[in-house]
Amino acid sequence: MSKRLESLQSPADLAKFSYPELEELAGEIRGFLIEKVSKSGGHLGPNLGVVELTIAIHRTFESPKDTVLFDTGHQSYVHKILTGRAQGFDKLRQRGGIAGYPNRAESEHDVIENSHASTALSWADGIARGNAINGQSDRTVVCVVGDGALTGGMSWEALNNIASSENLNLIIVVNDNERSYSPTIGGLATYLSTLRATSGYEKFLEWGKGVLEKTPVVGTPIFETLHGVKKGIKDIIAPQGMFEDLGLKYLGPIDGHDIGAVEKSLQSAKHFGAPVIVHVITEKGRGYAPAVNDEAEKFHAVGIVDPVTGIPVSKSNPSWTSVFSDELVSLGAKRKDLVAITAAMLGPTGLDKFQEHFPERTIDVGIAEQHAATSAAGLAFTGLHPVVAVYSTFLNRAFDQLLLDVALHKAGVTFVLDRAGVTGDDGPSHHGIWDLALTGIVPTLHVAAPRDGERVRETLRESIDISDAPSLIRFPKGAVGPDIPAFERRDGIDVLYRGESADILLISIGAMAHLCVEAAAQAYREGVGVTVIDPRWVKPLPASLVTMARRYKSVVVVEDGIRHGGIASTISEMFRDANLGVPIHSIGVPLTFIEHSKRSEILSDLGITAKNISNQLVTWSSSVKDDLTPAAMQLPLDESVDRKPNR
Ligand SMILES: Cc1ncc(C[n+]2csc(CCOP(=O)(O)OP(=O)(O)O)c2C)c(N)n1
Repeated sequence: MSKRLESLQSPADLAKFSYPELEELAGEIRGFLIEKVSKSGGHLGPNLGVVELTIAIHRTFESPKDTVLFDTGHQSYVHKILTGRAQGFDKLRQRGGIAGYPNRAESEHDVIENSHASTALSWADGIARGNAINGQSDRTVVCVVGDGALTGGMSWEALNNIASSENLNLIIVVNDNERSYSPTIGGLATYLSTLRATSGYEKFLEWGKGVLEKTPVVGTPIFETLHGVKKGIKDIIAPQGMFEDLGLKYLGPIDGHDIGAVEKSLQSAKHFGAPVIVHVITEKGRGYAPAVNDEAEKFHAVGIVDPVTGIPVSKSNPSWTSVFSDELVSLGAKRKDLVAITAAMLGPTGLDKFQEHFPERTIDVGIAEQHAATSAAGLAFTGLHPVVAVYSTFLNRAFDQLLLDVALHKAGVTFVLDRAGVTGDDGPSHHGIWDLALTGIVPTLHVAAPRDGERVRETLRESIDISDAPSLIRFPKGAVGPDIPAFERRDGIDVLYRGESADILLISIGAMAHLCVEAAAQAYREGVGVTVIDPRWVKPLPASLVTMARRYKSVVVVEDGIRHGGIASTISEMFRDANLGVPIHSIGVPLTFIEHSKRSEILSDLGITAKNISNQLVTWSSSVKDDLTPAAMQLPLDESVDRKPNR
C-alpha cells in the first residue's frame, strides 16, 4: 500500500492534497483495488468507476455529520478506503474481514447496510426530513445512485416524494455509467443518454455568463433571466423535462473522473438549499483493461482472478445456474410460448444463453422484481409461459406481486430462484434463506427444491407444464455436485437411502441431499437406521408423506432455509392435522441475520454438516422411548422397502 494511501485515516485527510496529488491518489486506489479484489473476489468494475467521484464527495462534505449514502452499496469500497479501512481489504468479504457492503459495525461513516438496489433515495429522504425536523439545517444528505438502481420502482417513489419538499438538504448524485450488470436499458436509460448528449450545454451557459457579466449594468440581470429560462433553452437543445418537471434542480452532465469539476457541482448543489440532482458520467471498470474490455459485465462482480489478465484463477465446475440455463434453451426450442424475464441480471441468472437463441422472447425489465412478477402475470394471461429468473433474496421484494398478481390469478408463471439458501460472502441481505418460508404461505403456488442437476432439469420441465398455477424452483449458488439417483420414486417422493431399521425418516430438502445421505450412512455405523427421502416438490407435499412417516419412530427434516415457518414446520402441521404423533425434528437456519463468510463456514456454524446431522440423528434416535413408538409402527412393514443400507 502506498504511503499516501496508508496515511488516510479519515475523509478530512483528503484536504491536504493538491489536484495533481489527488489524481495520483486515484491511481493508487485503483491499483490497490485491483490487487485486493483480485485475491478475494468482489465488485471490482463499479468501484474502479467511482474513485474520483468518491474522493470529490468526501472532500466536499463532512461525513459523518453529513450523511453519505450509496445505493445498493456494492460501490462503497473507495468510501471504505477513504474512511480509514484500507487495512481491512486483506480479508475483504471474508470471516473477520470487512464486508462487501456498508456495515454499521465497521464505521460511523456507513449508514445503510444494504445490497438490495433502489432503497437509498428513500433512506436519503427520511434522513434529510429528520434533519429538517430536528433543526439540523447544517447537515446535508448525499445519495449516490446508479443509473441501474434508478430503474427500480422504489427510486421513483422516493423521487416523487423528495420533489414535493423544497427545503431538504439533499443531493442526489446520479452515477451514470450506462450499465447495470449489462447495459441499462429502458426508457430511463434512453432519457439519461439524451442528457449525456448535452455536455456542451453547461459550457454554453458558462460562456454566456462570462460574456453577459462583462456587459455593464444589464449583464447580471440578463444572465439571471437567461438562467430563468434555462429549462426552456435546455428543452430546445435536449429534452430536460423529466427531472425539472418533477421539481428537482438538475446539474450536469459532469465528467465524474474530473475531481475538480465534480467538486464544483457538489459545492453549488450544497448551497442550493433544496433537493438537487447532480448527473455524473463515469466509466465502469476505469483504468483496468480487462474490466473495460469486458463487454458483457465490465467486471461488475468477479471471483478470484489473475490481477494482470483478469482471467479466473481456477476453472469453475458446472454450476446450478448453467444446468438451468442449458435446459431452458433446449425447452425454448420446443416451446415457442416460453418467455424469459430477468431483472437486470441476464448473465448471473443464466438467461444470457436464452437471449442468444431467442432474443425476441427475452425481457430485461431493469432492477424491477415487482414489475417482473406482475408483467409475467400479464404475459401468462395472453397464453405465454414466462420464466422469471431472479436470485432468491430478490424475490422477497416481489412477495405481494407473487401472492396477489400471480398466485391469486393462477397465472402459469415459473419462477426460478438462484442463490437459494445460505450464500456466504455477500452478507446478511444476500442469503436466500427466506424463500421456502415466504412461498409456503402462497396459495396455488407449487414449489420445487431440486437436489441435483438432473432434478433441476426435471422440475423445470414439470413446472413449465403447469399452466393453471404458478410454480417455483429454487437451487443454491455455486457448483452443482454429482447427481444423486433415487432407487425408487413413490408418489413423487424419491427414496435416496434405506435404513436397516425404521428408526428415523430423514426428509432432505433440495441441495441438502448429499449431506443427508452421508449422515445416514454414518448413523448406520452407530446402529441407527435412517431412511432418506427427497420430496422434490415441497409444496404441495404429497399426502403419502404421512403414510410413510407412520412407519418410523421419528422424523427429521433438513433444509437450507429458515426453520421458522419452513418445510419442517409445514410437515409438522401436516402431521398434526393427520393426528400423527411421531416426533419431528428440524435442522436448518435459525431466525437471525448471518454475517458474511464462506458458505461452508456458516453451514458448519449452524451444524449443517454430515457429521453433526449424523450425531443429531443418533441422539434423537436414542431419545425416542420405546413406549412412545407410534401406534402406526404396528402397521405391516411395506414389503417393497428393503431394510438393508444400500450406500
Ligand atoms: C433488488 C435488487 N435486484 C438486483 C440486484 C443485483 N444488482 C446488484 S448491482 C446491480 C446493478 C446496479 O447498477 P447501477 O446501480 O447502475 O450501479 P453500477 O454497478 O453500474 O455502479 C444489480 C442488478 C440488487 N442488488 N438488488
